[in-house]
Amino acid sequence: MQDMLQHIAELIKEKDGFTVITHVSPDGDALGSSLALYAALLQMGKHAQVVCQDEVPRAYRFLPRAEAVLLPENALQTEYAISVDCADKQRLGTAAALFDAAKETANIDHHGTNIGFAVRNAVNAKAAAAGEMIAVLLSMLPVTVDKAIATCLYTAIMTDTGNFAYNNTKPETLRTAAALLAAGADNTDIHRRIYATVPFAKQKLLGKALAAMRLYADGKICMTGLTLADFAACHAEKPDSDGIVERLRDIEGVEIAAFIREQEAGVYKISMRSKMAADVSRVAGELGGGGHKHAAGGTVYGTLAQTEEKTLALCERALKEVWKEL
Ligand SMILES: [Mn+2]
Repeated sequence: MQDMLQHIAELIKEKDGFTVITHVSPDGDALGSSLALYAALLQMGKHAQVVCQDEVPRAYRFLPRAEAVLLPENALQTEYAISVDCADKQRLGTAAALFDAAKETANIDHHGTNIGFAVRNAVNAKAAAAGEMIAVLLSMLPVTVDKAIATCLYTAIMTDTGNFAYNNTKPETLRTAAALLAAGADNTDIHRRIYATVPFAKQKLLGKALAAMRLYADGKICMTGLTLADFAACHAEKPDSDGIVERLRDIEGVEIAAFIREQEAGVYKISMRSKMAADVSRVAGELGGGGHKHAAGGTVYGTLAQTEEKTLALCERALKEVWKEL
């Protein structure tokens, strides 16, 4: 991995005119990593720009130079393009055209499924975040990690490790985070902005979902649902329901959590989580969807009551399959 990053460091040192591209629906790692790389390029006196198909979500607009992130239609074609945190070319969205038309390309990513779609590829599935890789790359360049860069990289690593809680958090991850704190990242401020700043509508929607939740199967299944009318009553939108299903899963004794959301009249999206042994991806498969053992989703056409009934029956079956292990 060091060699691959070195190869990209050489490109940056020798050339000029870079487009840093990150993925559609950008998260903290996508924006933190690409803005840190952008700041480093500017510090080296390079011509550079950051491009993303989608606008920077409100929660990440505090990142230094977030306002500089360009939509593809406002960007210039440059000779060199570097993708950050993108597992494949599709993740570049409409910014892929800028990538394809570049003279030379690089790809810096931490997804194990990345097959290396650029000329120079640095892919490290052991890195907790693309931000961890950017930190190594910057150490190979004549760049000082200032407060702005430290803020971006700390945010990248913090968000992709779930505030340093997921099992991708390694000793090296914390050593990097420690160096970023020393370089001026304000961990308390970043944490407050990311984890402790919730829109009123989102909190109100959560309240509605929690008030309607029910336990089944001796307390091992927890389910709730929200209709379009519930969203309207809270002045909430679809992204405001993110995180609800995890709150159900976190309840003591619950093994399977199911959150049902009316997407449009008569169409219900089901998000499921399992805690230990149950495989919700198989339930999702029966609901025309898919996912992983512990996180999956599907769709039901009908009424909310029918959706609940169908989902509950499938979840009960998934629970019976692993009953002895619980
Ligand atoms: Mn990432």
